[in-house]
Amino acid sequence: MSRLTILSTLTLLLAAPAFAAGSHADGHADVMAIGKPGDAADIDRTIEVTMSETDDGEMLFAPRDMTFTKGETVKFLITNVGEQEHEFVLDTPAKNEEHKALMAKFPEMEHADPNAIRLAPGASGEIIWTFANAGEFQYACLILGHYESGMHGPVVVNDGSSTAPLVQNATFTKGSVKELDAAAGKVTIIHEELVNLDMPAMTMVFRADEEVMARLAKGQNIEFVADRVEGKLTVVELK
Ligand SMILES: [Cu+2]
Repeated sequence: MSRLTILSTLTLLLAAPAFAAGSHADGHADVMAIGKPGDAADIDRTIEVTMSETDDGEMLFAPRDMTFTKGETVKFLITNVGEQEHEFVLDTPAKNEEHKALMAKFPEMEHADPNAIRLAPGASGEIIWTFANAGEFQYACLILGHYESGMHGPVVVNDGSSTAPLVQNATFTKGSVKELDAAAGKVTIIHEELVNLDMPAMTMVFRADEEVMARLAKGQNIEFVADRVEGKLTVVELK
């Protein structure tokens, strides 16, 4: 290793913890490239994120692609449905790479920054985040080996001036609400074909969280997005 390489490696290792310590000290991180902690009063939408492992050793986040609009405040409801500890870290790919190198050196390190959460198996938590800048960012789990096993993916923040829909990867499907069971968090929907799930038009029971449930009424015509959340078909978006 050349002297220059050693020096720049040292600089990297010294700079990163100083940055982390700064945001721990006062509890208010400066605005990062990806944005800043959001206010619960400003939440524009809620995204349910799950972390899991597959039998063949892959580690996954769902949904895989996340697309937001500059200025949007998002509540991430994150659940670890796996059997190992995982993290959800929002940052630039470069910052995640830096943190990953640090975690390889200090495996016991836990992130306590507002853009990250670490969850034990079965645990859930949330991050409320305001995306302050347009750009291509990343979510990742930086626990040793997890990133390489598949635990990272794109977070695209669109400039609000474009006319692109909020959810680029989701297709809204028409349906009507046949039954509601708010207490059980279940809604029966007579729906058209769900292209993303490869499911034909039919009448089916979906899960829905409280926020979605509160916006539904029996007999209502809706446009919605359904996806698998913790193995249950769930209404994840409602127009
Ligand atoms: Cu992980």
